[in-house]
Amino acid sequence: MAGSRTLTIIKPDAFGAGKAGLILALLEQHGFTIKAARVLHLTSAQAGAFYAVHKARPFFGELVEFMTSGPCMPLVLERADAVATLRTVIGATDPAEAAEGTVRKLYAESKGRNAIHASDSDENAAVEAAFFFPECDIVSR
Ligand code: FUP
Repeated sequence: MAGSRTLTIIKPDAFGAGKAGLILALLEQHGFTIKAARVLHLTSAQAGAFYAVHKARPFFGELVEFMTSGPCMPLVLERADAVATLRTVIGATDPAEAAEGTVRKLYAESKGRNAIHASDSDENAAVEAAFFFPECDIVSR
């Protein structure tokens, strides 16, 4: 059994600081395999659509501004129990509350500029993977 999939994004702060390789190495050490990857500079429309669930929140404008501040790196990852495992590996939303050794503890500056995104459910993982990748661009064998 190959496992399940999740969607992650190395955000513009971490990507711009040259931490993509270190973060990918950490994710691979935790047993994730990379099934799809790209680098892109999101438009405001794309960032707003990706985070549409947060549209009414006070931080939405800053979130879109941050996510469009430079290139980011979306990836589809696979391993057993991918969604829950990746949430543990990235750590709490606020790096001040993130556990030692997590991506956000290691590489995030603040709750707003927090280095990495990870899907929070299998359902959202499928929707978010489809946001960035056509199914034919996700390795399946
Ligand atoms: P997470 O699932 O850990 O990425 O966190 P959320 O889905 O709650 O939030 C999505 C993004 O909104 C966070 F990554 C950063 C931003 N955010 C803020 O800037 N301030 C907040 O108080 C909460 C979230």
